[in-house]
Amino acid sequence: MPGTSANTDNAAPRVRSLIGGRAAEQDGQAYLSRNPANLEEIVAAAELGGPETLHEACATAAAAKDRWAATPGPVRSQAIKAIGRIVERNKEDLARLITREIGKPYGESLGEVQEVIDTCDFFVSEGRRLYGHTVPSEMPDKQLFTFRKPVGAALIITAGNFPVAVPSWYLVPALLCGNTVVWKPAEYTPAIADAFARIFLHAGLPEGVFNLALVDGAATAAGLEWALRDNLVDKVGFTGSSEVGATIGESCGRHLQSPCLELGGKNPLVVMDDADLDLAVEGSLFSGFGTSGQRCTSLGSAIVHHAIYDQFLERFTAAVEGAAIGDPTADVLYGPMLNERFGDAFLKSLDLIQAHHQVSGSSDVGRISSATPRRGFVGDPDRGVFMHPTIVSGVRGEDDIANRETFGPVVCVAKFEDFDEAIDLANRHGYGLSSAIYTNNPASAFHFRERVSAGMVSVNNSTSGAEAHLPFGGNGKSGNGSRQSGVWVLDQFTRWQSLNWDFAGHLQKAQMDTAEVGADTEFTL
Ligand code: UN1
Repeated sequence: MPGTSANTDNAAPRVRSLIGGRAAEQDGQAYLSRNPANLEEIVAAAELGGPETLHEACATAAAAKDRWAATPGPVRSQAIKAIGRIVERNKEDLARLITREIGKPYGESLGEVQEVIDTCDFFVSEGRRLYGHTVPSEMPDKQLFTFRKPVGAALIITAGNFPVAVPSWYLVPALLCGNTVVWKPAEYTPAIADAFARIFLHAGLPEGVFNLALVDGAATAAGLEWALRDNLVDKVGFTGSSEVGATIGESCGRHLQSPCLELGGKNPLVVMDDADLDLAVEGSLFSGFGTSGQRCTSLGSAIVHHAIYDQFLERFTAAVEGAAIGDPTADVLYGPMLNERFGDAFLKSLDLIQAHHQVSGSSDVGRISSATPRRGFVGDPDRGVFMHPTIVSGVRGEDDIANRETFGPVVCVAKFEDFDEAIDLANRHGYGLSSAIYTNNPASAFHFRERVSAGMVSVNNSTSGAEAHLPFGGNGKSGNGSRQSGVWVLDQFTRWQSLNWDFAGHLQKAQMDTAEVGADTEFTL
């Protein structure tokens, strides 16, 4: 098993980048990954490399790309099938590791691993399709065709909130389409990354086709520039913040590349006056507070019709007050923040709460501790990075908190008078990832779908809940229009090539030698 020394009773596993199937040689910067529900527990000791580590990984992927591209699609599928089966066999262990390293409640961790299996299942058969077209020519004795060609070496940079599902959305189709990959996971999930990478390395991929680069953000930025300059990267996939996405887009753009960017969101959930309120409350609770509000599809603002606003707020507050929060190995709505750095950023975002807002949802705002306790907390809050759930009501469209991603357990609630105002509140922040509407009126659902800027719309369901075969992606500040999952992601990891084949035996010139039908277009009735 490359990459990991034995995990003895007291020693956390030591993990390193895996390049060409071997642990990287260079000494790096030590990083201790801690369980965010119990900061004393060290999950892994990682050696984070510098820009040269990323560059070397990209050079290795680039050197392996011709051979992998020449491997037939159905043969590449066998490796994807193996990844799915190995993940399935290790489902509980992987889910337990996710819960330990980022504090995701175990039930959700199992769901996340299942998403990887679903993604593999979908793409296994795609290796036998990767269909092109046969297209009629303007001329006789000539046939046109289209083919999908792999792009080359892909660098996949992912966040830690979905540490295996979201990476699989890129890695699996990229490999299936015949690209080689370098995966740069979030540096605060090295144990999960090491485990997931070792699964790929046992799936029968030739050497150099899959590489893991454990490096931080600064080394990634420098290493990416360097690798692009040396023509070692043909495609970048990135899931993370809109700010970092913009800098990656800038670097790629200078090298005439269009990356796949999946960025932040301020996802709206509109509640119409004809909605089933209990359903809307249940959906808001899971959308807003699942994964501690740290999904890119988390609910930003509930936008509620004035006639039911007070009733909704009262029921939503009661639901949040009654929710179980704490130990992620127990049955809780949410556990800790992913990592201390997310706790710090979230606390800063609470400064956006203004004097005209009302705050409810918990006995306190900010960190949960023995000094600022939460009734019914599951476990010992002082051991980890736990935050109170917060509902901020009385939010207006112009408020900063209505327009910035907060990435934590806080939900804004705003009131609307008419549908136009609801749409304005849903779109004005400029993000456009996911959205939801609760209504029993089909006309409202369809009008919302037409007018909301989001790439994803739910009717009577949560703002989150992607499925492996439906396009995932956003507009505006949420991305650059790329889509993941299903057949749509194939356009990220392949390029269309057209072929025209003339068997007339003499040169036929398009447009010039094309026959005409001789219509009489002067004809009138
Ligand atoms: C993300 O937060 O980057 O549907 C992706 C969902 C999740 C994926 C979120 N399965 O919200």
